[in-house]
This record gives sequence, C-alpha cells and structure tokens, in this order.
Amino acid sequence: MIKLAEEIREALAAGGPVVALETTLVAHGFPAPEGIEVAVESERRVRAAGAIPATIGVLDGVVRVGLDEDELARFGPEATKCGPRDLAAAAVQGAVGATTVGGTLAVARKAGIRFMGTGGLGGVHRGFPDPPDVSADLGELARTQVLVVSAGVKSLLDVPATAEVLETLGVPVLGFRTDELPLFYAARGGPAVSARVETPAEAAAVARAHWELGGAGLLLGRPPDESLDDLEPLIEEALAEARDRGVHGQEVTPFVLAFLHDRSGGRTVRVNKDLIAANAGLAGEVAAAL
Ligand code: PSU
Ligand code: MN
Repeated sequence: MIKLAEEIREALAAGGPVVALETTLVAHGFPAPEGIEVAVESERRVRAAGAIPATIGVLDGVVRVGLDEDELARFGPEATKCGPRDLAAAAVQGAVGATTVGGTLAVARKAGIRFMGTGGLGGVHRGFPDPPDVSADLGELARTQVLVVSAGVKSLLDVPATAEVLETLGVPVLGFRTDELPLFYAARGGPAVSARVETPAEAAAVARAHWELGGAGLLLGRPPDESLDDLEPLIEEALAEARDRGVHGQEVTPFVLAFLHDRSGGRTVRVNKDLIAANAGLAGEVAAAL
C-alpha cells in the first residue's frame, strides 16, 4: 500500500536527512503546469541543502513516497485532493491523489520521515463556526513527529484563531529569525511565535528536544523574502466570490488561491512559488543539521 523509493528507504535506514513534500500545491495551488515546476524546484532546493526529497502522492493504487519527474507530471488539476481521510479511498479507487500537508504528514508518520516543507499551513477558515471548517493539517501536525517549514498560516484563513488552536494542540510555533508567525504572502503582522530560532541547527535542536520530551509536530515559520502587504482587500473579494458561488469544503483554498493568482497581476504566483522553494530548502538545512 505504501511504497518508498529506494533512495529514500536507504536514507531513512541510515538515519539520513529526508524531507517530505506535498502534491496538493502542485496540482491545485498554481495554474498548470506551474505547480510541476514548483515541485521540481523544491526537490532541487532540498538536495542543494544536503537532504533527500520525498514527494508524496497516491498513484495507481499505491501511496508513493518519492516520485520521478514523469510521475510528478501526473499531478495536474484533475487530481483528487487528499487529506488524511482521503488516502485509503484514493488508493483503492485508483485515483491520482494529491496529498495536502495533513495527508502528507499521515504518510510521513508511517514512513518515519521527520521533516517537511510547504507553502502555508492550513488552519481555521474564516467565519467559523458557520461552517466549522478547520484544516486537517492541524490534527495531523498535533500527532506526527515532524517539523513542518511553512510561511506560517495562509492568510486567507483566520490566522489568530489558527494560532490559538496550535497552542491548544501543543504544537510549538517557531519563528525563523522572526518573532511573528509569517502571514504567507506577508512577512510581518502575524501573531507571536512561541519561540524564535536563529539557525537551522537551533531549529533542529529544539525539534529533537521536543521529540525526546514526547512531543509531536512543530511548525517553523519562515517569512517570505518578498512581502505583499496590500492583499487583504483582494482576499476579502475572493472569499466573498467563493461564498456567492457556493464554493465550500476542500474547494475553498484552491479557489481563493486561483482568484488571487489571477487578480494580483501575477504577484501572488511569484511570491508563492519563491516561498515554497525557500521553505523546502530550509527544511533540507534543518534535516541535514539534525
Ligand atoms: N501551500 C501553498 N499552496 C497550497 C497549500 C499550501 O502554497 O495549495 C495547500 C496544502 O496542501 C494545505 C492545503 O494542506 O492547502 C490546505 O487546504 P485546506 O484548507 O482545504 O485544508
Ligand atoms: Mn476544510
């Protein structure tokens, strides 16, 4: 049911650095085929940092850990979005299953991978509790011994509420050279982190200590290098449009991202691509430092 690529199996057996990467942002986070370019560049950055990339997705009835370029190219817009609850059905029904952060963490737990890079963590959607839409990313992070590097929480969500839930779940929220949890497209203005770290080695040391104490997931927030600070009106417009069109559940995040990519004159595409690759690189550095 789960198949690890040879290189990844060997690296894990030897206690080497491996970084999990997801496929939902590949399939649904960008206009095709830009998601595939992001995936290839993320893998390159993980390798440049001295770690092995493990891109995860469901293909031909198998949960795959490690995909080659031809396999990655199959994660287009028609792929099924796979949170943790969707993995089994996608495998049994032979779907191309693009794993979210939560879905990827569920597989990483099973495979014994300790690090992951992504764009922005999912969280509490705005308007809670009508409906009570909370990304499964949070539940998986709370029970998986993985350090996830992201540009914080996606700002189309209710970020302060998400920060509160992360605290409730006992997930350390580390800031990489920042005291504030980044806001995905924006570097500043987010809620306070629980601890600030200055280097990949320091992040690795905190993760190891957390796991020795019996803790599970950690979030390491890395601010985007280019900060877009004027997007809130456009985000509100996107959410209103989603509401008007009856977009709900798993469709909300990809709809809003596509709206922003379309209406920001390409700025969100650029920043989103850059931050995903940079987060993958930092995850590789932390993995290599442990
Ligand atoms: N980061 C990005 N683009 C994305 C995502 C993260 O830059 O598309 C995806 C991740 O797969 C994350 C998902 O798990 O968005 C959250 O979706 P939801 O809120 O529906 O759980
Ligand atoms: Mn949801």
